[in-house]
Amino acid sequence: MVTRSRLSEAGDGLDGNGRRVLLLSDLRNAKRGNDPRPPTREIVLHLTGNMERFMWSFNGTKFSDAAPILLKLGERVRFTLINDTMMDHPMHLHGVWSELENGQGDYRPYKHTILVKPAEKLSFLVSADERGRWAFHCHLLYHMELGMMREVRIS
Ligand SMILES: [Cu+2]
Repeated sequence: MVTRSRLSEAGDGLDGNGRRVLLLSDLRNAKRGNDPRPPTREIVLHLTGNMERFMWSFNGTKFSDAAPILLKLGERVRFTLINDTMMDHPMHLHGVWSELENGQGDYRPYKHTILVKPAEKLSFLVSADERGRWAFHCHLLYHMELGMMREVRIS
């Protein structure tokens, strides 16, 4: 019911067990990001599903019923993901980097896939610098196949 940042948490079963675990908040780029521009808009996506019926989606709409997410070539945008489910979802955006906003300022880590924990809200920046029709999907492929996927179209 309540979402929060969990980038400083190791995740279920890994917190407080006496071992040091690499956290998403620990990651720091060796150099500044390539694109210093702030985002001009935010795209908010809820990660949604029904575990009993085993349906998975963004914003309650599965891939086959959803319109693509449209980005203009060269645009700088923020994606905000809010995990409304009780499962982890490793989210993979093809074609462009996902710069995780993890508190490291201009030294954001550039990632392909970002794990979103249950009840977590996080954001990442994208420079839409590669034209194309790109898949954005949960990397648990059985979630993707059941609908947790969107086309991101950069044109
Ligand atoms: Cu998933």
